[in-house]
Amino acid sequence: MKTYYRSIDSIRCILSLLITLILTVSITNVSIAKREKEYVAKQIDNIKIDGKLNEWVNAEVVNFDQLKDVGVELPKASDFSGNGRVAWSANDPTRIYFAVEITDDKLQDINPDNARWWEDDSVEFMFDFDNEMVRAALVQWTLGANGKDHSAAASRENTEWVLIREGTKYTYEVAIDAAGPRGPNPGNANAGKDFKAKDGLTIGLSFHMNDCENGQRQHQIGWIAGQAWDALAYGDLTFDKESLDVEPSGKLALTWGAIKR
Ligand SMILES: [Ca+2]
Ligand SMILES: [Ca+2]
Ligand SMILES: [Ca+2]
Ligand SMILES: [Ca+2]
Repeated sequence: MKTYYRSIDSIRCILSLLITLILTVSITNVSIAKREKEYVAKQIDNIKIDGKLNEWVNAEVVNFDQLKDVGVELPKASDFSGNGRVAWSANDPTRIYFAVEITDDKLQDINPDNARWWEDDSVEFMFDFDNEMVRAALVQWTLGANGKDHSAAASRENTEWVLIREGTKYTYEVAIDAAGPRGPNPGNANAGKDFKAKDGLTIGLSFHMNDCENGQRQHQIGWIAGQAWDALAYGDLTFDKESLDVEPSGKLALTWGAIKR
C-alpha cells in the first residue's frame, strides 16, 4: 500500500513539474521585455501613406524631448521640436507604421543619398526586433528631411513614405517593411527579417531626429534618452489588437453594440 501511495505521490510530483514547465514555456513565448518606457501601438486598417494624419488622431503621441548621441541641452522649440506615433495592422504584419511631426528652423541637406546621413536632417527608426538587447541585434532606417534620402537599412523597396513640408514643419508618414530588401548599408542585415507584428508582441524601439545646422549635427533627440546604438537605451514597442480606426468625419468608428449601450 505504501509503495502505491508513494508512486501516486511521484506521479503528482511529475505532473506538477510538467504543468510548471508548460506554463513557463508558454509565458516566455509571449515577449515580455520590460524596458523603461513602453509605447503600446494599436491598429490602423486601411492606412493611406499620404502625409495626412487623419487616421492617426486616436494614437498616443510621444514627444521627442530626450537627448541622445549629440547635444548638451534641449534646443528651443523654434530650433527643434518633434513628436511621434506608432501603429500597425494584423492584415499587414511585416510593416510598422509611423507618424512623425517635426519643427526645424533650418534644413541641412549637404550629403548625397546614403552618405553621412546622420549629418543631414533626418529621422531614424531603430529596432531590436528579437529583444536581444545587444548592439549586434539593432537595425536602423534613416529617412532624410529632404523627403528623398533613404539610408542605412532603408530602401525604396522596404519603405513607403511621404514627407510633407510646410515652412518649418515636416510631417512624415511612414510604413517600414522589415521583410523587404534592405538598403545598401543595412548593418545587421538579417535581424528582423522574419518579423511579424501580432497582438501582445513586444520589440525594442528608438526613434529620433538628427537635427543638423551650420554643417554639423547639433542635436540627436528622440523618445528615449541614451545612445542610439546602445541596445539598453530603447523602449518597449508592444503591439495591441485595439483599433484606432476613425470614420471620415474623424470620429472613432462605433459598432452597433457600443451605440446601443
Ligand atoms: Ca495618412
Ligand atoms: Ca534646428
Ligand atoms: Ca542628403
Ligand atoms: Ca536642421
